[in-house]
Amino acid sequence: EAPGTEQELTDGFHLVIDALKLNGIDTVYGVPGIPITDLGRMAQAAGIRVLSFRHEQNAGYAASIAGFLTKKPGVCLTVSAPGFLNGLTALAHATTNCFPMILVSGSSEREIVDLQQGDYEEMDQLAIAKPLCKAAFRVLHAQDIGIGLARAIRAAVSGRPGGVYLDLPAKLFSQVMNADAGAKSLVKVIDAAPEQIPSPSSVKRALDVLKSAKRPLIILGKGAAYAQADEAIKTFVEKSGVPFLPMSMAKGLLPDLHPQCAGAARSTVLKEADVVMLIGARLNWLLSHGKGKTWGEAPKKFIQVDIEPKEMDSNVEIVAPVVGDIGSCVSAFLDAMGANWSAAPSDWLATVAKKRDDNVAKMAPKLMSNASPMDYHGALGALRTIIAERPDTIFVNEGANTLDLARGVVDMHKPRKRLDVGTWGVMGIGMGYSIAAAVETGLPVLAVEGDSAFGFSGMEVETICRYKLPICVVIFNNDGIYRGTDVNSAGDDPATTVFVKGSRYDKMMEAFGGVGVNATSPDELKRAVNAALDSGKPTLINAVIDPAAGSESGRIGNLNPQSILQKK
Ligand code: OXT
Ligand code: ADP
Ligand code: MG
Repeated sequence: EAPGTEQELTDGFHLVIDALKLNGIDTVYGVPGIPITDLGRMAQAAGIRVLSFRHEQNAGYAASIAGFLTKKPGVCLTVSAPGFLNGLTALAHATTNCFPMILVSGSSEREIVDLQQGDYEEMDQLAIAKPLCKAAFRVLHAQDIGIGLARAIRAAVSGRPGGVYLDLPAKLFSQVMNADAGAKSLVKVIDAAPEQIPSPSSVKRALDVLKSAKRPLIILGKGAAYAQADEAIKTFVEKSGVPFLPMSMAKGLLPDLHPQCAGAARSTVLKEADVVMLIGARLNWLLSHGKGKTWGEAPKKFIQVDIEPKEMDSNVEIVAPVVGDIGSCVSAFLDAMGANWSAAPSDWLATVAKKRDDNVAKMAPKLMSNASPMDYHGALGALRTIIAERPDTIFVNEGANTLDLARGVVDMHKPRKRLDVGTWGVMGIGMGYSIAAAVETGLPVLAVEGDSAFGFSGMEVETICRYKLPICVVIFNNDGIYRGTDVNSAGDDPATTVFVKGSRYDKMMEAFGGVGVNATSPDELKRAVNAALDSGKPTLINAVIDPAAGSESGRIGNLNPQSILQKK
């Protein structure tokens, strides 16, 4: 071929696609439009799975949880300004939750944007993304695409994982360059998240503190689930003999029914422990910042295992910080414990077990209720049995009562099977998480959603039907946010927390060819979920819940500010 003929040229579109493929990124979540429509088409033609959503926020949440499940950055692709902003919530969410994700967004012409001359979808996206992510990059020249993507991947997965923004202006895609030079400009990222070995002295210090404890506790967070060091963590916990408390998304890392699990004795272990080892969990609001009433009177010593050194002492003093990746840290603990490690004191274990068994026994009769309309416990009792029988099912969960009660009732049996609202308690993750969970793992998904929670991403049921994903959505329909019983005494408008009474969300699913079921009793619910999981057909079950059954804000009502002027 003569130099300069078409065969020897490549362009920005192809370089982006080749760079993704070279780095093993085989799935992209997004919404098409100017300037990235053709990028999506070409990526699909090149064998990348491109999942097209109805709203970028849901595509972004999908990418974020893909990152959590795979330890590879989940990629979300959006158009400029409004599409970018829709995706940005998810990028910030990924950063907050320590999930690796890359938001790739097309953007408008730099020259026009910077002079604020009113371009199509004009916005200085790079500047806006920066404070909400770990790193933000823009690529202006086709020959820099390889480096740009390599930097984005490294930033997303190394150290504490998080969200990265990659800005690709429209003009970049049509830039051409020599194909050989283009291929050479691509970078295959080697060892994107290198092992981070803890210092031997930090390991020894931590074990010395743990050994000195009379009432030790291990708290496992979603960082421990992310690390995929499941066997090492299990061996360490069992060898230590220490009771463990899983944070919400760490449930199942060791089974909830494990004899050392203190999930059902939460208050007791937080109050009474004298040494607490945090593994991939932060002392943020979900752990009452490590102080105050929740943690009781007795003095406590904290050991913290985390990849992020700046996390140490964020809320209280950490007497034994261990900085490294969790796999390496836990292996180092196991090596240093040797053969003669004596397990935690048995009287403490017995105290924890007693409290746990009491709480489990107290809850048991509530789970048997077959009342109609259902209350939360009756409905969840049915779902708990299903998950016990099908432990590989991925359980997605959002809402207030629907979230808090499901967390306690539905035992998890395997790692990374529970996905929920995370650090922000955000509503809207439901359908995006479900789609990515099904796509990335090939496993069936059961999404248990408050009726309000579902509304934030409900249009994606069309996406679920379009891609024929094995997702069963159960909506706990109590006619509103927290409860469906509020009234507005001041006028004709409905109260701010209630929805149309008796809504039939199952009809939405039927509109797109999925299976819709209206379930009014736990028995009906159980039958419908089992049928959905057996068939793998997209299914939506409208589970009718007593509108009076819930409580304000679920388990976190105490966080609502109180007016001293208004009587409740
Ligand atoms: O030890 P004690 O005795 O204390 O007992 C504990 C355990 O030991 C015990 N337990 C058990 N007992 C028996 N058996 C078993 N197996 C067992 N397991 C545990 O049970 C108790 C409780 O245990 P738990 O849950 O572990 O402990 P606790 O004390 O609750 O833990 C504290 C927390 C803080 C760690 C925990 O509560 C937690 O993780 N909470 C997360 C809460 C959260 O994130 N909530 C979501 C946000 S709420 C609100 O913001 C909502 N909004 C506003 C909004 C949001 N969020 N986002 C956006 C984008 N816009 C707006 C909205 C709109 S929620 C919401 C919608 C709500 O309406 P829906 O219709 O969707 O939902 P419904 O409420 O159902 O109507
Ligand atoms: P949870 O909400 O479950 O308590 P958090 O999101 O608060 O969990 O905490 C997760 C922690 O795990 C973060 O501080 C993060 O730096 C850390 N982390 C994430 N991945 C790893 C890893 N591979 N090794 C060590 N720490 C990690
Ligand atoms: Mg509700």
